[in-house]
Amino acid sequence: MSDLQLQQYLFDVQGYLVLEDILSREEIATFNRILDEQELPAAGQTQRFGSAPGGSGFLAWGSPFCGLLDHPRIMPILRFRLGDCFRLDRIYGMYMHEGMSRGRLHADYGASAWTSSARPGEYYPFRDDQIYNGFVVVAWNLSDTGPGLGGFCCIPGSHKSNYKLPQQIDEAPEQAACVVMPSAPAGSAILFSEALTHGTAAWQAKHERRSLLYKYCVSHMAWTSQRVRPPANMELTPRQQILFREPANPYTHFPSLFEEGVGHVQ
Ligand SMILES: O=C(O)CCC(=O)C(=O)O
Ligand SMILES: [Fe+2]
Repeated sequence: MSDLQLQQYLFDVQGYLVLEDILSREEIATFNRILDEQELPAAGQTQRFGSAPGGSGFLAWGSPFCGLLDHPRIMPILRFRLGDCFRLDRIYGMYMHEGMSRGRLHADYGASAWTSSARPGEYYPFRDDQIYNGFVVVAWNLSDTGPGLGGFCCIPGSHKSNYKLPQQIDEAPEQAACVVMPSAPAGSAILFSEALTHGTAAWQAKHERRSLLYKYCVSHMAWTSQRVRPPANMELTPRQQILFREPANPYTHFPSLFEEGVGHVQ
């Protein structure tokens, strides 16, 4: 079984995947230096920085942020869930300091989503030996997260659940054995389906949490009426430019990201 098949299997079973050592120490240091230069207000009430839509967010802060848009280690895995044609729906950074409290467990679609009574539209559960539905997050860790530290937490497998999240887990996720906080050292990428029940665990570490979140959905869907704008000051590859296109149906009005000529072909 190839690594890619293993990753596909684990992503399908768990609803998330942690890929370690994707960013080098030097790359992590570069991102952190650029973030330091932004002189962001101290992490506090808000855990977010550099959000978009509403402009280009942190993508305008330097070409390394644009390089993550279609990172070659991530694209084949995104393709499992999103197919050949997908778009960038939103981005934001998360920062947290010691003592910041947890967020609520949630899912953006599926049984536990607050929109669960909405008509599902054109997306599909697993069928014909493929995963079809799709709104997927890639969270790039610039500092360690995991057990004893805080950060991303989730209920593995909950993206396939047919029942809503039980109240006692919602109210006290830290006491529920089914809620896990995957270990994800700096330089890792955490990929997860927005159908997974997930959240932010309280931050207990001395160091600051710094994660960059890139959220992608299938080309014919949008989760907000606004669009992330391509940063005016950066040169983007043809493949990166596709990620900023308006929602449209795949292949006919929205090109494949994996054609020869649009960028790094897997
Ligand atoms: O990484 C985290 O703290 C969770 C972020 C989250 O809830 C999301 O991206 O939808
Ligand atoms: Fe979320």
